[in-house]
Amino acid sequence: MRLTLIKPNIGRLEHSLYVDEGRMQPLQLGVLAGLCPEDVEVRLYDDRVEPIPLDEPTDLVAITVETFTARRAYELADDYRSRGVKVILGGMHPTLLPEEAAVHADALYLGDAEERFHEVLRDARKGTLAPLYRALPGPPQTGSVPRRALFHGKGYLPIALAQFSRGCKYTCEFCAISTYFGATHFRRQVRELIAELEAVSEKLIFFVDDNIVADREAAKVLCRELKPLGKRWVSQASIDMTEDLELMELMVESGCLGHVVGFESLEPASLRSMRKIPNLRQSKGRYAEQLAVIRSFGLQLWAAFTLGHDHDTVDTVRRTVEFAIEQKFCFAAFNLLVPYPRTPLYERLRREGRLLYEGCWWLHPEYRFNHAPFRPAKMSADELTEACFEARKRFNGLGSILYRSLDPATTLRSPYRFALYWAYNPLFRRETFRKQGMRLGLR
Ligand code: B12
Ligand code: SF4
Repeated sequence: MRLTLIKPNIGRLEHSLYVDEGRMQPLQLGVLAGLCPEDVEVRLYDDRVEPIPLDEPTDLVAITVETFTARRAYELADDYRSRGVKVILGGMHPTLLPEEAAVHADALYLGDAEERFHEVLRDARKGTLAPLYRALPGPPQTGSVPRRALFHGKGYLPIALAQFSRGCKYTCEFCAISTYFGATHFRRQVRELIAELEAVSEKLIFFVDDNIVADREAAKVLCRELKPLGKRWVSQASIDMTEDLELMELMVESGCLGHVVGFESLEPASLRSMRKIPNLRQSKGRYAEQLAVIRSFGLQLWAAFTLGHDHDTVDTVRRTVEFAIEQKFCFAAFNLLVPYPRTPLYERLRREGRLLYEGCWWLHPEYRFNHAPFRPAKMSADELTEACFEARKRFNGLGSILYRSLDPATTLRSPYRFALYWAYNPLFRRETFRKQGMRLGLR
């Protein structure tokens, strides 16, 4: 049997697909391939970098879909189906909006692949694909290893993606994770993960866990087991990790360089209304205590902000970027608050009549990447879009990059960290400008 796995692009610049120079390995496709028996001939195509050979013979096409890639994923699915090829769609977006995705697929897979993907393969072989496979989220990759050989030659960043856990115990209003995982944090067998990493050639690992410190004791066990591998690693973590100094120490000893940390907002009122529990203990919106702890351990941060909450103004956005520069964050994402389907935020904005693009921005032909898809409370949608773009420009300006690099506590701590900073800051700067305002899909 021949299986074709596809990672769709987000959209286009002028008339051709955007080529993401900072692309990372599509771990979910590696996991799907790892679940296939040896006699399944698997091919992987990444729409972010190569043309999809629609006429290549195949028995089943499996496409992973996120909300931002839905429009392009449906185009590809329609193209294949018009040639008589069977298509199955899975991933975050079809799981949240199956009724929409079903129009473009022969079969839908809702939830994690680990539980029932073998049934899909069995049915596809027999020609009896069911219209719907519904699986529950659970611990990742029990007994299976991603097929990383499929990633070779596609120009991915030299960082291996891996996962220890999935989901998060918190329920922030805007986050699709709690909708998908039901506020549960699922962990993998540490021994299996370590065995997988021993076979990985990359020195730097990105654990794509939604919140690797959601269970601090489990994170400590992981750190102890990671230490002998001598790898360097980064992940995503909530800022309340700073309450546990033993955990901080173990992370650093095991090779952790830093984390993506969701600061979201400097406005305490916004943090309360979005239910960002791990951030609520900080006072006056300055995160001073937590940042002092992080700096004392020398961790480099990728600070993530969501802008456009009901208490935010244009001035909030300006203060946020000043704060990010002042703190010399290694990287920062000034994300617009985006109402992803089925999140509490989406439902609230819908009830309040504040969604733009007929409530379906991800398929709307006029919607553009990084534009506000809703009416903020204290500014216009255009003002929010503009303020976020200004923030990105300011943070990624050459003066800011140079200023932020001169930080003895973090970036100047070792030549490796300094090199990493200078390898990725110019790249992210270029991508920030290129992506702004791109249209979704190709057609
Ligand atoms: C790593 C990551 C990134 C990396 C990119 C990784 C890459 N390979 O390119 C970076 C940091 C660059 C990134 C960027 C962005 N990301 Co991101 N990212 C993630 C993260 C944390 C992990 C994804 C992952 O690899 N998981 C591990 C794999 C194994 O699991 P999985 O993808 O869930 O797949 C499993 C199941 O869903 C299912 N499955 C998936 N696809 C399919 C297909 C079939 C056919 C089947 C049968 C099953 C199946 O089986 C898999 C195994 O169980 C997720 C959070 C999450 N938990 O999903 C967010 C997430 C996917 N990202 C998100 C967003 C919004 C973005 C950005 C748009 C942010 C921005 N504003 O720029 C960008 C652009 C994304 C893009 N498409 O290019 C959102 C998407 C929300 C949504 N409703 O779609 C998520 C869910 C985060 C969140 N908190 O909401 N991201
Ligand atoms: S802490 Fe992070 S991953 Fe957890 S629900 Fe909030 S935003 Fe999502």
